[in-house]
Amino acid sequence: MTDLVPEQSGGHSWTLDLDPSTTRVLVNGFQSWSEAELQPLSAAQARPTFVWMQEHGHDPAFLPSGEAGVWRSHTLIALVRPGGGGYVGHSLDESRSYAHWEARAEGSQVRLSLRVEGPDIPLVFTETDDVISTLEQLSAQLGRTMSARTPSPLRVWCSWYSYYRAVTLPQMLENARLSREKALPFDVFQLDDGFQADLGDWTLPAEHFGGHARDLPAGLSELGYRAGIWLAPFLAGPDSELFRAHPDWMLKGEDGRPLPIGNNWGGPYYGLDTTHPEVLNWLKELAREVVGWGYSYLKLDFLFAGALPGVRHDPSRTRAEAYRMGLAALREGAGEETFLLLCGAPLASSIGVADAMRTGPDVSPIWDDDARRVWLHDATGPAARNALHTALSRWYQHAWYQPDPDVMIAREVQSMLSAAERHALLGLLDVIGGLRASSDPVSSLDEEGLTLLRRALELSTPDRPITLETSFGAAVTHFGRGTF
Ligand code: 9PG
Repeated sequence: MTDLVPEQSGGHSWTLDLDPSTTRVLVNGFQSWSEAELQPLSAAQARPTFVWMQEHGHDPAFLPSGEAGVWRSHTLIALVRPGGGGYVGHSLDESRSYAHWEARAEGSQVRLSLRVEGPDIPLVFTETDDVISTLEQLSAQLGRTMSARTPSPLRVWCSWYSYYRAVTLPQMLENARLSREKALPFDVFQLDDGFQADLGDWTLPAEHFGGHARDLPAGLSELGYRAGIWLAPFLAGPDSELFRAHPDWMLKGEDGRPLPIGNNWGGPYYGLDTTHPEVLNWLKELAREVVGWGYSYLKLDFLFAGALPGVRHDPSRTRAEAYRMGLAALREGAGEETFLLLCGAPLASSIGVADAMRTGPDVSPIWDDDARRVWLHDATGPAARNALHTALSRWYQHAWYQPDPDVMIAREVQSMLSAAERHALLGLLDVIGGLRASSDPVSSLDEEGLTLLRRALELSTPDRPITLETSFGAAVTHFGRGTF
């Protein structure tokens, strides 16, 4: 193995003895929703056509190239020969600097390059007969260096994939009551996006919600469930009280003005500057307040906002450091006992803070959004296929946190999944392991649906691919074991 310690902001490159026409490359995207996959090196890595798609799935400072034979990857990369040997490059610390890898087919050779964004970090680059084992060993090493948390996985009911932003307090309680009646083994009932007046105004209720989020935990606790809640703590909406009161707290552009960093919720949104001491204090107090309401499970979403390029209060901080400062403030306010599920989050730079991590894009009640995936080159959109494809390709990340492959959809109503697709979703979630979740309104499930859901709530250990000959090796093995 070659241990690498590049010079400040330095780079490395190697010409490798690999045949580009038979080599496959395993890449890892920037954050939860970005694609991770094992593909022929000669293919093209998808680069989404529209900027609004790039904004929600990729690092703007290191976008996929879109060119055939050029693959970009965050933190680690593996180049695989037929037979399973090859090369692995791996960062061993992502708390200060990001490691950006690029593999490029050049004639009959492969050129690998590494750029480190920030100060020195330990890195390894090695040739191996067994890429899977080496990748697992190095990922486990990174997990240890960054003190990965390894809590028990939880079974979660989440409001998003059925009620979306129209969720109400009575619906939450009704689902919890019905779950108890049917003896569904959930640990947590988690309220998702929709309860709040605006992005950033987390303590003000939305009118339609029919109450205040602080009133929910007591009712859930009476039914024997823990309470969970969604926050996008690094975001602010342009009409929010937060944005109006503190425009100076936002990540800024070169012109010194708050930088719009994405579009969702019917307009642009802004990101907090997590190097600003007042922001850090506000984040800490927010987490403390919400935990004080009785929530012991926080789903912290759109966290990539803390790691984007931009002008910050403390310009000496790297993106990775700024992100970690924001996370640390949230953890401090939430306390060590609170379970933190991170989502839309930079992956390796969350290790040590995250209890669980969404390791793929959203499931949705369709199998494949092929128009968006194939024609617009975006496989980060909500669809069961996209969620499974990416979460499976991150199997080794179980050494970093509990993986969250997102929800099972067992209902037949308000879903375009066929019975076969529901069963495939169930089987692949079982292979991925980690958290178990559902969003189905309990009243929408008939006996068959309830049986499927009960099976989906059985915890499992992440499977290890037996071979890299197929990227779905683990799944194929699993189907072969006769789970269905
Ligand atoms: C709430 C949801 C749910 C869901 C999260 C996240 O614009 N986008 O590209 C986009 C991507 C993902 C997304 C929402 C918007 O979903 O993953 O579970 O919590 O937010 O808004």
